[in-house]
Amino acid sequence: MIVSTLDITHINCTPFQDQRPGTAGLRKKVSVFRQPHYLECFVQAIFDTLKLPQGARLVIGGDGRYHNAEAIQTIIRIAAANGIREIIVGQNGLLSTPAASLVIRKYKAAAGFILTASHNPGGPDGDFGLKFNTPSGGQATEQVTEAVFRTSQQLSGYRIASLPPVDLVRTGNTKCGELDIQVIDPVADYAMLMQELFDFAAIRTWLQDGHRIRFDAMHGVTGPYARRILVDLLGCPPDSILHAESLPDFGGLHPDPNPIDAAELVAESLRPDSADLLAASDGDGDRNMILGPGFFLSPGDSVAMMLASLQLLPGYRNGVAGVARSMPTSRALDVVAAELGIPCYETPTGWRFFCNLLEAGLIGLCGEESFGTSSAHVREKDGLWAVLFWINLLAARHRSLKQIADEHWRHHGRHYYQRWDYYTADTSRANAMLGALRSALPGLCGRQFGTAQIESADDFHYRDPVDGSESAHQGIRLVFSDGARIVYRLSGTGTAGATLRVYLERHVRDAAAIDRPTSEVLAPLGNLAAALARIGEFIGADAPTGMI
Ligand code: VG1
Ligand code: CO
Repeated sequence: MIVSTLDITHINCTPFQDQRPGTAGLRKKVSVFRQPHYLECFVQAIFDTLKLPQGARLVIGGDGRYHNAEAIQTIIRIAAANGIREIIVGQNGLLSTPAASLVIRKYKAAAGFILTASHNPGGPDGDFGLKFNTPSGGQATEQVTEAVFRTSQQLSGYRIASLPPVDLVRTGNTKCGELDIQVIDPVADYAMLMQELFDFAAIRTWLQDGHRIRFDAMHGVTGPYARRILVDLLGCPPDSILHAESLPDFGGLHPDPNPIDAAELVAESLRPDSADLLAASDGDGDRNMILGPGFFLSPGDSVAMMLASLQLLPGYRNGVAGVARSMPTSRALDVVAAELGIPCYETPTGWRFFCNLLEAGLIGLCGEESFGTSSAHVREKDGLWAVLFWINLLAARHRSLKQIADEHWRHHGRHYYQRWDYYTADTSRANAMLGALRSALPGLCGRQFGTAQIESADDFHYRDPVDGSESAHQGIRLVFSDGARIVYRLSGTGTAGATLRVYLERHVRDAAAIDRPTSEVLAPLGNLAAALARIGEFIGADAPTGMI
């Protein structure tokens, strides 16, 4: 038994009933997280569930959003009171999500806390979030997050140590009684790993040859990472980085790297003097958007093209045993995997479902349609990694992004892809709509629409091939005989109301038809999707709230 010299108090309080984590951690409005005892109770529920060994090591860091610094101090106090004796925290409280995953793995921590609501807006009226990762560096599984939720509902209070605020500004070690706190440079380990995976010398030469890149950090956490790697190590001019400063409210931006929220970058890509590669990442640095001059690379295409050229890059010379994509993600990856003769796994939405496959060595590359891609180098998706991957690929192949895409499509056909989102303030209507659609599935199978027939209509049920765990109701999918597919599911990252996501895809093999505008190709399928699910009737929306 360890006798603690820390001053620990037990605070009694009534449990909160709304602490069920979603697709990636617990996300709530800042005002919800700032309620007295709210964060404390959730963190206590995590410790009660994980039952970490006494003296364990913990990693903490966040995307720098509003409330990040205060929340870190609270988590340190709860952690200390629950037997943690070593804490590694990013300087100024910063760690991008992929860097946190790396630090947890590299320093063999027992767990990690990542403070982020990812691409959701920040600031006092914005969102805050917390996710916790396991020693593998991956997010806790659905089974564990459900167990934490159950614990949170029965909690009678929490344990907290009285500690002076920890100085997060200076790197180095501090001792608080038997608690050891190490403030680390959040970029160093990550920058080192990137140099092992990619050919920095080839990229430097490519840049010296006059090629240019533009990276939009969207005032999220990647600013300091991009500065160190792109500017200091690769020699890009400092003005290659837009919105480079990490700000608590993301400068009022919506830090979501998609063509709508990163419109400024898209506008740059359309100018005659566009950079050769333009990219953006989100608030916590795990998403990526890739653009070329006048060209948008769809995330599902990106991961498929990465697989097709994987062995050109130093860290991936030996290829991969398999790949995976989330179910709604385009099946472009499957086509490349089939040609290479490797398996392509289909998982539910959310990065945590890839982690078992990565850990077991079954896959070495994976992606989601929501601008997320990564490999086995960490257990989270990784925005800057994807950007470096593409820069390295352009340097290695001496082709433009559009040329690489065209060649790929001519060979494999093109998977036109779009997501239509419908927001409703009334969650029960969205649930009723999905319920009705689920009941209609048996009757939909075999039905003819124009020249195509619905070949299968089901509610995606996942069985994890590694641990056999089951996840039901992961999205409704309609697969058509002509290469089209519609998927419906509800978002699990919002903090108010419900967002219905409708994913549209059409595989076109005819080389003469690979250069059409995506919206034109997919509009009829989107309208059919809305009619089949009676979206207007249930949600009262004539048109999607957003199309990405
Ligand atoms: C969304 C995306 C999903 C992604 C998740 C977390 O979830 O669709 O693919 O894994 O966000 O990404 P949902 O449940 O809202 O569809 V991040 O960058 O917020 O950590
Ligand atoms: Co994110």
